Amino acid sequence: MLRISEEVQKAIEENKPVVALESTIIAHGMPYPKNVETALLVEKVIRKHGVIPATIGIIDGEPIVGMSEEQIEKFGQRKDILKVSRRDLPYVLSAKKWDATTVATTMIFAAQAGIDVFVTGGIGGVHRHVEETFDISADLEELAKTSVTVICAGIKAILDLPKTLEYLETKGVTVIGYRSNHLASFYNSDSGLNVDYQMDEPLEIAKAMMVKKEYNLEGGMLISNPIPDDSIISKEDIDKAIELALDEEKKLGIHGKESTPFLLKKIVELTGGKSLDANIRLVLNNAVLGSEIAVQYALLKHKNM
Ligand code: PSU
Ligand code: MN
Repeated sequence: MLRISEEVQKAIEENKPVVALESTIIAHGMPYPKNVETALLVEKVIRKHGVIPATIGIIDGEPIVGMSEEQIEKFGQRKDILKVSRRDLPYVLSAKKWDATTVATTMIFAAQAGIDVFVTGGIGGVHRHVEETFDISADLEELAKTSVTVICAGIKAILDLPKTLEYLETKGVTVIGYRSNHLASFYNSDSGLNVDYQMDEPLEIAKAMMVKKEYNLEGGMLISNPIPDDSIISKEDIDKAIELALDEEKKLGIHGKESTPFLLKKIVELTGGKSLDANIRLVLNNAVLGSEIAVQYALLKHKNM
């Protein structure tokens, strides 16, 4: 059912560390050519840590686990690539479309392939004004049921952070702050909100993953990895951009699956590209941590065999 690349398949069979990567960030999260450059650089960083990257996307209705450089390039350039979450799968798989996988759908195929760790920038969450829109990302539901550890730079401030944390709690998703007891907020390292637990070493996180597996506790874990200090955008600057972007979204009547890509694009414009640089930096930072966790988890698996 999945087209897993030879390299990724071999690594999974040999219990070598593999890290999954999403394709919505390529097709809808960043402009060309920065999107492709970043995707390839992230893979390179992961490889440098002795880990195999597996970028996931759908081509002609076939889920690909471990996209080639050429395929990543096409995802970065083509304008007809759909953003696909769980509810879209029956349609796009049967209609044989080209689709970018979100956090939710990347988790689904990573889990099916046997990949335990997934690195991204930011996840979807509970949107601001949810009481009017009812907009809650399917990413949160997926975290509730699919057993993949997701490394992100916290929850982006375009969302309602306190409500997103509450929702994750209701759904039984463990949220861990890496070397911080506060939730990161993407462009900032500290949202002011507490996380459930702080862990300071990749091995600690790998141990938590192992215990979760041994006790058959289904669902994902979320690791909030703060953006490095030198790339933080001041709260003042980013809040201004977010307010303007949200205003414009409302005026244009944009909602549903278009919302997140629209806001990301608008914020890049409003910050003169600063938010894009920060986004690239934090994804690379997450790739390092995700690789370290994957290495430790693979070692624990070997010990248990
Ligand atoms: N946040 C980002 N960059 C992204 C996304 C979120 O900082 O590219 C993408 C991810 O693929 C995520 C999706 O899964 O947006 C969430 O969309 P929605 O809110 O429509 O579920
Ligand atoms: Mn939504």
